Amino acid sequence: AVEVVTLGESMVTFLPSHPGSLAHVPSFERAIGGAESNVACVLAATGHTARWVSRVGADGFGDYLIETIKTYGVDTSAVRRDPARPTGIYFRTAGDRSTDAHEVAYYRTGSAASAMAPATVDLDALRSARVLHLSGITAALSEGCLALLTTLTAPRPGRPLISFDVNYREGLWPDPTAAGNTLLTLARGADLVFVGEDEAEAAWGIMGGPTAIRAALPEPHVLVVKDGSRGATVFETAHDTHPRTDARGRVGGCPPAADGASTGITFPAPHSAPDRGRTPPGAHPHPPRREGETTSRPDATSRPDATSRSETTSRPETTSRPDTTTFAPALHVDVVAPVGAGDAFAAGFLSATLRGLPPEHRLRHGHLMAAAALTVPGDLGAPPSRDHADRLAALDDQAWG
Ligand code: KDG
Repeated sequence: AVEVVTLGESMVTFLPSHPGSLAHVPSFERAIGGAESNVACVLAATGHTARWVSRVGADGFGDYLIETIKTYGVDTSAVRRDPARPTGIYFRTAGDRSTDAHEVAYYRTGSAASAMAPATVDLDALRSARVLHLSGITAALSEGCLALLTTLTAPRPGRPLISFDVNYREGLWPDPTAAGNTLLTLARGADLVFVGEDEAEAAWGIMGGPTAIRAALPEPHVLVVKDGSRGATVFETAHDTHPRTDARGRVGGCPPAADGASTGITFPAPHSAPDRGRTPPGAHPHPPRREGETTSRPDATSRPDATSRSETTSRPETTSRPDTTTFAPALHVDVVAPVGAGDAFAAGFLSATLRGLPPEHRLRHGHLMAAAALTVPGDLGAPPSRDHADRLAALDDQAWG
């Protein structure tokens, strides 16, 4: 089994040669796009085993996507070709120096990937992983795609850990209310959720920042709330909870990390409040942690500006267990194009999660990968190697200030 499987539509992306509107850009350069394959590419490039599952047309653009995604080291063996439907494409424009306004023009209605459904993808390839990463984009593509996400997020013995990036794309949803409800339902069925504050406001009308978002979304064991260039906050339920293990004590239905290291992903089954506090014998790779104990530096909360901190807070709903709450500031970089940064962030966070790193380091790995994506025109920068990222993540608070 691979460490991470991602599912989603990838498209050939056309990047503009010059700033300006779609009506005026003279030429475009071909690149790859697709939130979920981006996550797989960054994970594979940083030494993880990653598989991307999708459908593409039996056309040259489909060949190009598969070949390019493979060059990152991603397993594409479960990608199906559809002779009857084309590979999706999209065009982007860029603002000039005075404005970052940009347009996105999708040509993906009726694409091969929009025909994904429980019967048209390899469900075993999706389920044989420690982590299955999904996103809200897929929910908007078709009824079949939504049914697929519903199937995959349903509680099930041995289900991989479900990571869900809300990825609200306004242009894909004709009805914003339906979008909000669908995305909330899917997020509630996941174990680890990524959402931007701007998305939470647009999709759910929540304006009260990370705490208000957590109050509306108490179910996922881990909730990461991103605040653009400022930083990100991770809420995590206390670890003395029921880990998602099968009868043989395996996490996510898969064996633990080969080196015997902590998997870092002993998340509870969703909606398992009655189980909280019980740990099956031999199933928990973490030492028991006292309620309210945090994983970050004990001095972190004493920083006067609290730019990097870890604290415990009571969750307002559904559980008496407190959250560990950790904030880590983002890196300040000269942004070339923001597209793909959220995917890179998710990949960095997942990588550090798989390696059992503490919350602050998971966030830092997310920020590092996002910085690599922010500083290139396409979706994917050249991510730092794992060793390099570890060294950068270990820099002191001043460097991360
Ligand atoms: O996150 C980057 C993606 O938005 C981009 O590659 C295109 O997947 C895409 C989408 O559906 O918007």
